[in-house]
Amino acid sequence: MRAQRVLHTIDTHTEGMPTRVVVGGVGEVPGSTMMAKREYFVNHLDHLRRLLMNEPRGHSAMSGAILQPSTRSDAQWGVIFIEVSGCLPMCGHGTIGVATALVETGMVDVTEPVTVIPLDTPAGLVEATVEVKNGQALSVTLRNVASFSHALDQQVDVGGIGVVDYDMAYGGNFYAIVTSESLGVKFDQANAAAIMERGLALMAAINASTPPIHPEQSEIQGCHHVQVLAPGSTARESRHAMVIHPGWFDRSPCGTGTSARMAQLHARGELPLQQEFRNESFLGRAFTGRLVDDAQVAGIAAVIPTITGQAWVMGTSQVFLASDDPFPEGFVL
Ligand code: PYC
Repeated sequence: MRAQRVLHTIDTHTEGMPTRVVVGGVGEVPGSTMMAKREYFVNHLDHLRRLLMNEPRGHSAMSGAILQPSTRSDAQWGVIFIEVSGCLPMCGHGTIGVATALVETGMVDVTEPVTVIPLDTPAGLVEATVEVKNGQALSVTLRNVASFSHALDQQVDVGGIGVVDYDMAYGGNFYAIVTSESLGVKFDQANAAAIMERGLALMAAINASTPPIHPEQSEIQGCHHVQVLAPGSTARESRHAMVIHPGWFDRSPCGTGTSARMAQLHARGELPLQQEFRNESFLGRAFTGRLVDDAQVAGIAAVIPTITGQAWVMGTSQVFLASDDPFPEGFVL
């Protein structure tokens, strides 16, 4: 076997959700900002994402992060987030996975009990504060980009369901936030197929009628995530199933989704700054969130969220691509 490409990865999971952290083999992606690098990657290097995310090397809910030199003086590392459906502007569980991999393999200077890692992401600068004991990352608190409520009390006609009420909020990605009652489905893992089908139908209806656009970064647009709330969810404790384009559930409690949910609750006057918020995934694992500051995005009231969670390093791998491999970009079945 002669490899035409070898990619070096550190494989982590954040509360059940994989982040394949690519630490070598891609090279430096051109671009003067991390958003420009993401754009270049999408246009010229997307075959590497497909190779790493699709079967047989990945799976239908695979996710990863490609480390890059930072484009800013206030961060050492930059990140391009990759997943089965494309390249996200920001990813919370991915950031927690990256910070854990950087600490546990010594790719940053590690200090105990706390190591602070600023990271350059396409959506902006974020900061990971890692609690470290005997070299192990025990938890990561992510200070996320400014998050905001984009539109409250929206309605859209969804074919096969009827009129659905939802809110739209931003936390690094746009999230439609909807109750399971409004979607007309019972919130239950046994009902995952119906939740998925209806979540995707809502997503399509929103994108066909009123797709959201970030007021300062027009590259960030469209709704690719639907947060389906379980009955009994409150501004202190919330449970959800996160439906993601083109048809998979986040296994983690979703860092950018938790940020969007807190921004929505804040805009509704239900979640003040500094109040702890617990957000539970479809798998039953949780992130703890907190709004720590007010902010503004293009004159819109926004908030700065923090998200705390944990990731585990599962192993390292060298991903090979042989020159006669019949699936050089993997496949989706
Ligand atoms: O944790 O932000 C997140 C995320 C986005 C998509 C999957 N996880």
